[in-house]
Amino acid sequence: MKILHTIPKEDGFYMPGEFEPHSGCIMIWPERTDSWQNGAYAARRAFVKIARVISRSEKLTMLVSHKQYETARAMLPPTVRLVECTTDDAWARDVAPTFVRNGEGLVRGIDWGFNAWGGLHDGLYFPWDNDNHAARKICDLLDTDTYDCRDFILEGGSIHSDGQGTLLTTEACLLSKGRNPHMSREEIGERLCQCLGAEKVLWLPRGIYNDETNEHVDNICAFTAPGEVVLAWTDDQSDPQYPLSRACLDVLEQATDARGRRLKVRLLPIPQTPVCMTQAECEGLDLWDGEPTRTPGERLAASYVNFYIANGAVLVPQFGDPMDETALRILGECFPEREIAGIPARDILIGGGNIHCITQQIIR
Ligand code: KQY
Repeated sequence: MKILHTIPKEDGFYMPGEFEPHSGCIMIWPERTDSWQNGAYAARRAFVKIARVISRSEKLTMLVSHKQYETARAMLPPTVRLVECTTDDAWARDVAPTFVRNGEGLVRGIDWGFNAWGGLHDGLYFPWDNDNHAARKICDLLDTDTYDCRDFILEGGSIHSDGQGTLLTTEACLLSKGRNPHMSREEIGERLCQCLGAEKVLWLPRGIYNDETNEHVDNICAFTAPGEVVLAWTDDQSDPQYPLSRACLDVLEQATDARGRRLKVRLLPIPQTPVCMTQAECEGLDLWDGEPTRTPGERLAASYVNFYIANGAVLVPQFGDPMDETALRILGECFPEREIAGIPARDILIGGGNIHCITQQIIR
């Protein structure tokens, strides 16, 4: 594996859309007890369900600590490749490499800087050095040459690509003080285009209410095809999500993509009833630095947009809400060729993210 110091775009590399063919997927086995309630047992069962569905249509590699290897091996199907790797938590989207490819189908990884969603400014845990080293180790495992972009703080959940020159991100996250405060919006946009082989960044102002990642784009908006997106939405103007989604819709309705197309925007409802932490769930989480990581009644950043597009299926979070069915139906219209698999996701959401946040596609 070579570490590269050149610029992906200049080398002819770009980030494909997630809906394009994958050669595999990376996940990380959940373990830390301040993220995952009750010793992470329920989260592990949810991760296993996801791994089973994904591994039906793409090779799944699960990273796991030495302590959890035997448990994970016993719980996961034999088709899942299990690899011991030290990480700080289980957010593969954010700590694994972003894979880019060139016109000849050569694939390389990008190793971004990772500081746990904001470092000492407003990051979510400390230390994060094991997570920061994960991308390079994964590239080594896959024998994939790696671009060294560690000077730029970025998580995979904060970007989407349509594979045709257009990127999506949020201002709330990428312009946050805990990431690259020395860079302007223009400089950040240019760096994204240089690294991801793109021409244009669509900057959405906000993400999902109370999203502790500073509002990652992968929870509010996603490409379902070039020129087509889904946006998390509520019609309830008294809901704190309304002005955030409205501001994003205003941008999307005015936007053209890198190819000059107007976007087709489908609205994906958020759950009808806000998903909030219970007392019992809070008591199931270990304290962090002597402080609770969650409080009873806290609204979690529940969104159906946090789905994962596998080769043969789209895995969609489910919250036991009347809108679960609506989300499955709308996504079924977006992906008529794929199985639409609803996955009960509350136990993942308690950790602070959802199905997209715990998966990272390896592109073909
Ligand atoms: O990408 C994500 N949504 C990860 C959130 C991390 C939360 C840590 N508790």
